[in-house]
This record gives sequence, structure tokens and C-alpha cells, in this order.
Amino acid sequence: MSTSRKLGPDLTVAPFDAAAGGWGSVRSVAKSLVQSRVPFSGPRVLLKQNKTDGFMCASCAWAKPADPRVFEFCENGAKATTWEITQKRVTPDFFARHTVAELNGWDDFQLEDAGRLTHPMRFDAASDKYVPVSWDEAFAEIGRELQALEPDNAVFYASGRASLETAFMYGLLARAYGTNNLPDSSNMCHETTSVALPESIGVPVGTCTLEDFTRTDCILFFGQNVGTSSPRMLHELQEAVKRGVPIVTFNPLRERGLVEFTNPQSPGEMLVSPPTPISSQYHQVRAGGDLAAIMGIAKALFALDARSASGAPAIDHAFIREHCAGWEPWAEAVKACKWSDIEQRSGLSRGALEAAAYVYAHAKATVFIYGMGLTQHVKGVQTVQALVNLALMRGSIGRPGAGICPVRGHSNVQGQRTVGITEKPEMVPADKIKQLFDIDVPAKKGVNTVEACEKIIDGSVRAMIMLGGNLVRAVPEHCLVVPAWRKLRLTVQILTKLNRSALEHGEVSFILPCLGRTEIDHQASGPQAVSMEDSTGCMHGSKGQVRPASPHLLSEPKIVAEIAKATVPGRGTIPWDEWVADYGKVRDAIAETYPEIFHNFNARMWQPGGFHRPISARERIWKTRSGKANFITPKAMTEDIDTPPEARDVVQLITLRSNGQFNTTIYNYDDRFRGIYGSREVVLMHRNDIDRLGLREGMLVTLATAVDDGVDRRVGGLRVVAYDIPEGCIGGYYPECNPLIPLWHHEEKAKTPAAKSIPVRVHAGG
Ligand SMILES: Nc1nc2c(c(=O)[nH]1)N[C@H]1C(S)=C(S)[C@@H](COP(=O)(O)OP(=O)(O)OC[C@H]3O[C@@H](n4cnc5c(=O)[nH]c(N)nc54)[C@H](O)[C@@H]3O)O[C@H]1N2
Ligand SMILES: Nc1nc2c(c(=O)[nH]1)N[C@H]1C(S)=C(S)[C@@H](COP(=O)(O)OP(=O)(O)OC[C@H]3O[C@@H](n4cnc5c(=O)[nH]c(N)nc54)[C@H](O)[C@@H]3O)O[C@H]1N2
Ligand SMILES: [Mo]
Repeated sequence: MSTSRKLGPDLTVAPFDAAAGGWGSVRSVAKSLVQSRVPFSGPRVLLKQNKTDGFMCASCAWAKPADPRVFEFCENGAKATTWEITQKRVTPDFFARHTVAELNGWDDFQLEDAGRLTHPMRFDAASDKYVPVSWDEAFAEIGRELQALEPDNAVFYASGRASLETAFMYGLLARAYGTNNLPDSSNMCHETTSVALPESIGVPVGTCTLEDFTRTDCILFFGQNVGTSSPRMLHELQEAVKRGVPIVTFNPLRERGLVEFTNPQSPGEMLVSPPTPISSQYHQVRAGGDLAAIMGIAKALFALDARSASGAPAIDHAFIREHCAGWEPWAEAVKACKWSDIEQRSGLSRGALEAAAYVYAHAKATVFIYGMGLTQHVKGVQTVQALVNLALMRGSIGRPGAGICPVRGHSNVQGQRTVGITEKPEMVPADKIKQLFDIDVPAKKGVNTVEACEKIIDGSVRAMIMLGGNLVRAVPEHCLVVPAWRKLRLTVQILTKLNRSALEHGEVSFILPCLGRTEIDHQASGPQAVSMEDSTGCMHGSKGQVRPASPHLLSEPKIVAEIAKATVPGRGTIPWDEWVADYGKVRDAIAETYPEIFHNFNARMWQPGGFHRPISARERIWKTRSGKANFITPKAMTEDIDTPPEARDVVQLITLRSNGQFNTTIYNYDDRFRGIYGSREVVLMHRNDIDRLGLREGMLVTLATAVDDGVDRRVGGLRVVAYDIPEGCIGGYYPECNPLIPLWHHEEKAKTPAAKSIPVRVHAGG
């Protein structure tokens, strides 16, 4: 066991060798209650989190069970809630005291930690300050500015946490205005999934429900950090492990939540029981090595199948004959792969991959879980499709206890897509929208997030309307995006807390503060509820519980409606005011637009556990062009930029989330599970790489992107930390390392930034 090391003035590394969860989680929740100066009612509010009569957590999108635990929240969900119900405030007086230039010197933590925004504000160039503005003036000016633009020169971005109601209204606003420029945060995470799965199995979302976790007998787990990113899922995993279900994990880092877990909500367990080991096999795959690993497992399945002539076959040939297309090319490609290539690319031994295949081949029903470790690569779509191929080889889709389970990020990111937030016009029912609201969905494709950045850089996008999110920090290529963002004509930030995207403002710039999901939303017909879709395709209602942070806040549906009324008055037949008065009417409209999914929406949203959307692949109905489940054969085993072997000093940077952050919202400077305290300015490196490159632990270094395209991308001031990570891979935090990602380094079809494999060089000196 290594000991605690002090590596810099702020930085201490003290390897965490306890289980995820446990007393550490409880202490961490208590600490965030104090840090955010949460009122005494705070802990009571947490009891309402993810309950049928309560509010849905604004942190991750993991499923909410029908029979919730007493505390149906996790450490990070509690942090998200306390961050929102803080008593700290950012008032007009705060803005009077600080110029924008001064605030730009604050870091992401300091900006959001200042507290909740209380008033609508407008940027004043003369004083370099935000000054108060009335809501009416703000909406009128935004309307005038938007009317002066060509619709395709404005972008309506949505962060994945807005409710189904808000998202539906926002999509209609953009289309009534005349554009499909509706990028969202999923363009940076699971767009890869949304492109890959429809081609393979004819659905844009995962096929698993919570029930599958109770019936599975094997879990293959790729590139998702459950202990930090979706901790409530640890309950399902723990229960599965207790039933003897093997969990085979592929992740370059040994993430605590994937190693072992103590249920922090079970006092008995915390006092007397040893932690539950989570992964039965842990494969520290190289970043971008999953495609090779999957090919290796498939290859091993063929070998097992050949040997099992008498017993149960390792490959489900009957299922493949009945349900699948594209089998032959896949089988040939797998057989043609050489073990030496597979081992070199994946960084895993043949024996390790055969062991994974052995477990899979002996399971009746397998769940395949994945996250950003698969999606944020140049060939992410091919990799997800190869994973589906692996599932299809044993008929592991459309059977109880089996299926594919992409773990979504934001709490309603999946749902936003379901109700029309998409740049792709073919994804929305244009006829219905015309018939119901007399709005023409423009035929021209809009921009996704990367394309929006390209057009901000080339000057053709002039206005960014931001329904949440902190784009200037979240996207790649800061050195080009940030200066271009400042040249925008109009920036509108609908936010709960101050962030960098409001400070790197356009010429005309507004901050519009909104209610958070925990807050009581009172409209003409009384207190309102909203709804969202979780990672397993279940829709849930959510009711705010606490008094709003300020009486001047407006709800997101109200802000969207007012922008619509000011921008496209009289266009279409949408009764904006009636919808704001009663969100139930928005839900009726959603149900009319998407009856197959949302029929009887208002009644069903309060069903314990939510109501399921139909997922055809679960029933083995394949809504693909071939009418079958498709084996899609990858063209090669490379997931990212191939670095020539002679470039020995080039390493692959993985950008990571710490346990103390939610995206660009930084709760604190600690990454408890990885044992890194006090600073985020670190580079995690294998000891052999530290030696090989002539560096020392604790040394200050600069990372420089190793591509030759005329742009100099560097991040300095980082300290080397020796870490258990494959040789040739290094880790750094997002968003600090985002300046290193070229904007063009994205998934080739889905355009998801390839944030998990960036070729860089490490130079001594900060
Ligand atoms: N607390 C907290 N929760 C969150 C978020 C947050 O920031 N904080 N963000 C939310 C959002 S929007 C999203 S999209 C999700 C993201 O949640 P995740 O999908 O978990 O994404 P990351 O944490 O970025 O990285 C996932 C894991 O991928 C591994 N990895 C990196 N490269 C590779 C690779 O090439 N192969 C494999 N197999 N693994 C790899 C990393 O080591 C890491 O453990 O979480 C959501 N939940
Ligand atoms: N290098 C690298 N870059 C990445 C990633 C990565 O793994 N690596 N991950 C990518 C992914 S998956 C994502 S999703 C993006 C997301 O990155 P962000 O855009 O940072 O994520 P958000 O959490 O949507 O945005 C945070 C802001 O939302 C506002 N907010 C909070 N609550 C509310 C609310 O209720 N309503 C409104 N209107 N606003 C609110 C707050 O003011 C806060 O500043 O980052 C992407 N960037
Ligand atoms: Mo995300």
C-alpha cells in the first residue's frame, strides 16, 4: 500500500484503499451541506430526492426504482442538490462589485460557489459589468436581436437537464423561428450511441430496464465510472454480485466504484460487513483499445464454439440465422484478426481476453454497460456497434436479463432527444407539428455542438441562446472558440449559477436566472410539476420542494415562452401563455405529438418507477433498414489517431471527471476515489513513462498536443502524479485539459469530441 505524498503546495496524493460508498460518502455529503451553507431543511429535502412524490435528481440519469430506498440519492446527487439549495447568492450588488475582467480571473469553482443568481442581468460595456435589467426589457431586446438575424445564424443549445416540457417548447421555439440549430450536450457524450444503435438494432437508446439487472447472470462493463458518474447504479451491481453474477470490467484506470462498494445507506453493512467486490475480472485496457478487445473476445468465442460441439454452443447460430444480417463479413473479419495485433492495440493479453470470453460464453443473459470510454473516440460508433455484435453473437438482446445499456449523462439528456431537441429534422414528426401547431419544421439540417463551434469560429453563427450548460469550458479547442465567442453579437445564458460562458460574453449579453428542479414552481394554475426520461427509457414526474432562491427567478418554460412571444409573435398556433399557466397542457401536446410514447402522459407520469417508452429491440423487432439486427463490421481496429511507433514520446491523454465535479461545475478540488486532494492541475502517469520521459513525480510539466496542423495547443502548470494507468496513456482533468483537444478530433460520424484519446507530448517545466 503506498503512503500519502505531498507533491506540491496544494497537492496531496493519498491512495484511497477503502470501498466506494461507506463512511467516506456520508462524511462527504455532510461536508457539502456545510460548504454550500445549506438551510436546516436541507437533509429533509434529500429525502424527497428521486421519490414518486418528490423531485428527480438533477445529477445523473440513472433509473429511479418503483420501490425507492429511504435515501434514494447518492453522494454526488446530494452534492448536486446542496449546490442548488445553497443560501449563497449572486445579486446585482455582487455584479456591481466585480467587473467581468475581474471575474474572468476566478476559476470554475469560485464562480459557481459564489451562489445562486437572483436577477436578470445585461452586460454593460461602458463599466465592464453586468447590470440589472427587467425581464420585459430583456425579452424584448432578445426578440429584436433574433429578428434581425437569419434564423440559421442563431443557435439554440440545450444542456441535458431541462425537463421534457421545457425541451419540447424550446424545440418548437427554434423551429417556429426557422432553424434546426438545436445542438445539445448529448452531442458531446452519447451522440455516438444515437448514431450507432439505430443502424445496428433500430433503436436510439439502450434496451435494458432495472428488471434486467435482477435477472442477468453476467455483466460486461466498458468505460463508465459508476462510482462517480452514476453511483446509484452500484446498488443494482451490488445486488447482482451478491447473486453471484460476474462483472467483467474494461477500464484503463482501476476505478474504486468498479473495484468494491459498501452501501452507505445500510448502517449494518457499514459497521460489520466487508465491502462487496464489484468486478470479478478487471482489464486495464489501453485508451482506445476496446475495439481490439471486443474483437479478441469475439475471436475467443469462435474457438469456444468450435470446441463445444456436444455441449451448449458459445455462439447462438439459431438466433443469428433468424434475426441478423451481416454475419459473414463480421465472422471473417474476426477470424482474420491476429492475436498479436489485438494484444498490442488493447494492451491486454490473449489469456485475459479468453478469460472474459469464457465467462460470457457460460452466461445465459448478459448486460453490456458502457459510457464515455467507448463513445468519446474517433471510431466510437464502430466500437459501440462492435459491442452490439458481441451481444448479438449470443442473442443477448431482447431477452430478460440481457441487453445493451449505455449509461446516459445528464438527468434528461435522453428525453430531450425524444421530444425534439435535435439538429436532424428527420428525427421529428414534421407533419404532426404542422398539423397541431401550424409550424413548418425547416428541411435543412441544423448544427450539432462541434458544427456550432466551427461556425462560431468562422463568424457565421451570430447568436447563442443557451438553455443551461457552460459551452466555452465544455467544448474542445479553447484557443479558437473563446476569442470567437467574444465576437458573437448575442449571447443569452439561462442559468442557475454564474459560469465562464456568461463572462466570455457577446456584444449584447444577458444572464437569465431560472428556477432549479428542487424549487417550487408556482404558475397561474398552482404549483407545477415537470418530467424527465432516465437512462432506461422510463418517464418520471418531478415536483419542486423548496422556496425559490429569489422571487425574481422565472421557470425555464416561462423563459422559453417569453423568448418565443418576443421573437416570433403570432407564428404558429401555440398557446404559450396557457402552457406556462399549466404545464399539464404542454404534456397533452407532447402526448398528441408522440402518442406511441406519451399517451395519457399526465396520468402515467406519477406511476411508481415511471412509465416505459416502447423499445422495439426489446421485443426483437428490428426497425433497421434490413429489418434485421445488423452485424456492422469495423473497418480496422484503430479507434483514434494512429501514432507511428517511432513517436515514442507521444502518449494518449484521457480526460477525466473527478469525484468532486459535475461536468464544468467543480464542487471541490478533491478526487477522493483516486486519492488526489487539493488540486486538479495534475497529470496521472505510469511510473515507467515518468522514468522513460526523464520526468519525476511532483514535477511541473506542460502538455502539448502532438498533431501537426499549425495550431499550438498547450496546457501548463500540471504536476506529475505516479498512477496505476497503462503505459502510453496519461490522465488529466476535464475541462482543464480541453484546450488540448483539436475541434476536428471527434467521432467521425457522430461528431462527439474524442476526449478519451488525445495524442500529446509531456514537456518538463510548467
Ligand atoms: N458526479 C458526476 N456525475 C456525472 C457527471 C459528472 O461530471 N460528475 N457527468 C454526467 C455526464 S453529462 C455524463 S456524459 C456521464 C459521464 O460518465 P462516464 O461515462 O462515466 O464518463 P467519464 O467519467 O468521462 O469516463 C468514464 C470512464 O471511462 C474510462 N475510460 C477512458 N478512456 C477509456 C477507453 O478508451 N476505454 C475504456 N474502456 N474506458 C476508458 C475512464 O477511466 C473513466 O472511468 O456522467 C454523468 N454523471
Ligand atoms: N475533455 C472533455 N470534455 C468534455 C467531456 C469529457 O468527458 N471530456 N464531457 C462532455 C460532456 S459528456 C458534457 S455533457 C459536457 C457538459 O458540460 P457543461 O456544459 O459544463 O455541463 P452542464 O452541467 O450542462 O452545465 C453547467 C451549468 O449549467 C447551469 N445549470 C445548473 N442547473 C441548471 C438548471 O436547472 N437550469 C439551467 N438552465 N441551468 C442550470 C449552471 O449554471 C452550470 O454553470 O461537457 C463535455 N466536455
Ligand atoms: Mo454528458
